[in-house]
Amino acid sequence: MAVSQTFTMIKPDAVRNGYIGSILADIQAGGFRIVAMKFTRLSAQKAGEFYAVHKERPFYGELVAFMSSGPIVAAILEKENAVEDFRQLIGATDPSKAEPGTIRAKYATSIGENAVHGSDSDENARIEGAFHFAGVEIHR
Ligand code: 3AN
Repeated sequence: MAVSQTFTMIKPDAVRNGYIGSILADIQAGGFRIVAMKFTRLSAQKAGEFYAVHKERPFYGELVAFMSSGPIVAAILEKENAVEDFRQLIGATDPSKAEPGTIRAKYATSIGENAVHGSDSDENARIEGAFHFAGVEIHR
């Protein structure tokens, strides 16, 4: 299977709760190579742009406020079958439904504050990676 990329964010809840190191360790133990990474903070405007596909959803305002409420770690990860394997590693959107041992089962508190983001397709992985990183910040 071909090597591909996915995009992730360690969200403000997990940063606040002190889980950056544990989550990065789980990501690396899962066989993902970090090819770009930054510790940053999204403005409300940037968070709104990132989640524009959810604009019509009832939780959009809450999501934008939460994602701009504190720093995040953004990263591009590389692995064979990266998008699908990463979604397995993080578990279901609702942490109460996430498989035991997954990142969301271990570190998330609620469906809104669910510790990590993972791209849902190769195309979105490319779009989301390019949203956060310039070419010179990606080290393959
Ligand atoms: P995933 O992050 O698993 O791909 P999506 O794309 O359905 O899930 O939702 C994007 C983000 O929106 C989630 N990570 C979560 O933070 C938030 N979200 C999704 N559903 C809800 C909900 N019912 N209430 C509050 N926030 C939600």
